[in-house]
Amino acid sequence: MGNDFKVFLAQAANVKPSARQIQWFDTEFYGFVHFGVNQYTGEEWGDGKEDPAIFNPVDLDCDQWVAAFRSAGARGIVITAKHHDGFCLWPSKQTKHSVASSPWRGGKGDVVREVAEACRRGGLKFGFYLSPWDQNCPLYGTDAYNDFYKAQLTELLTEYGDVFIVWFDGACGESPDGKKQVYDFQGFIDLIRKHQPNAVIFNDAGPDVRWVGNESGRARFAEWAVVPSELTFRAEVQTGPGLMEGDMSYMYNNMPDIGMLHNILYSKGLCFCGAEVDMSIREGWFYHPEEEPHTLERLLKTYYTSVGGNACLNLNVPPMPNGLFDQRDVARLKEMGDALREAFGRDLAEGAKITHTAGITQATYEIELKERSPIRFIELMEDISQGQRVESFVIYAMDENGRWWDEHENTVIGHKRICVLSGRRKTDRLKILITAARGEVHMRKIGVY
Ligand code: FUL
Repeated sequence: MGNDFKVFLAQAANVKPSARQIQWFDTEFYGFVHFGVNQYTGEEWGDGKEDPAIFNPVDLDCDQWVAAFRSAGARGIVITAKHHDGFCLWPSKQTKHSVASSPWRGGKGDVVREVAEACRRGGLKFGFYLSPWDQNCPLYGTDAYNDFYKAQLTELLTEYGDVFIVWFDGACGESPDGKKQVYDFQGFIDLIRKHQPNAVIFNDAGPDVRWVGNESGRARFAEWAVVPSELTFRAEVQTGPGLMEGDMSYMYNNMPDIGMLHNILYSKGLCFCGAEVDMSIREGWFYHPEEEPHTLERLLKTYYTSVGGNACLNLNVPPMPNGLFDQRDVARLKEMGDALREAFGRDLAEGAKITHTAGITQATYEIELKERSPIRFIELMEDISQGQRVESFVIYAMDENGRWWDEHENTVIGHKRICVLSGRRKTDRLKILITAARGEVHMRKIGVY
């Protein structure tokens, strides 16, 4: 098994992201907007019987959404073009169940267009969620529904400019007469590739981006982007089976870690598929006036364990019935952005001397800072375009007596790892020791704050 293992490890080290996945990882943090009929009914899931006449966001101003997300440091917006109730935020030619049947802007409005244009003005990327589950469409539960869905998808993919992410979940209900819809996911994927080749596709099982498995804002303690194909069966398989090829019979949502050696050895092949952490700023995805936004502390922690845990963060903010974000959320987003700018505003490693000792799997990086400072964060990034490789690392800091103390231990780095330190002790010398890696490590960035 010795030599086979070497070959397998080299294969795992060389599973590469696509160009669109690299762009997505660099987006890091974007905003979700759940908007539709539910903010008028108080529901989280509508039933498709809502009267479009209830939709009337009289003060809608998507520039306000963009400004609020920008203030938090987000770089894109994903709008729920259609949620499970089937109501369309754009005047789809496939159904009357849309903004066109509402009193808003005299039935001439188009929320999707207003978001896309506001994003462009404000320098944010634009993406959309088109729920496959549709409780309004009479075709649901038949093959013809897939054509209906594809026609809607085509409208969104071709009439609103560049799209950075297309988001769909696997939620699947029954038609009123008890028929279960079989989605033509491959057909949906082909359409997206054809019209928006740079867009990543989010779905539970990939192809480009997978669900992290919870809605509470946390990546796993080891959240690899190189994962077994059984868990991401819509992604491109890039290697042969693992040495102990078996069948991952457990659901990945419940896996405490993903992509570690003890998973991939049993895999049928490996794919590159990073995780998205989706979470709402409030308890619900849609607006309910009685809910409060999460605390600043909770949002910052979420940021460190998502963006800082080799995942991207998709943070939902639900507009009120009048179409505006609640001032409580606007204020919290700004606080979040201020705190992040304060924390990561000045990189002490800039201009510092960094000595790199190469080792195939056990490299070290020694950083001599210009002055002794308390350190709160160390930010590490691998150049994942060459493959994700670091399994684990330790960070040492030198005390005033020249002794190294063990400051932090962690698992994967991947796109980005934010190490949260106590910030209590001062140091002017740090040493990062890669304790295990699958191959030569290519560090893209070492930041010290
Ligand atoms: C889930 C949906 O069922 C929820 O309503 C929400 O949209 C969440 C982001 O995705 O699949």
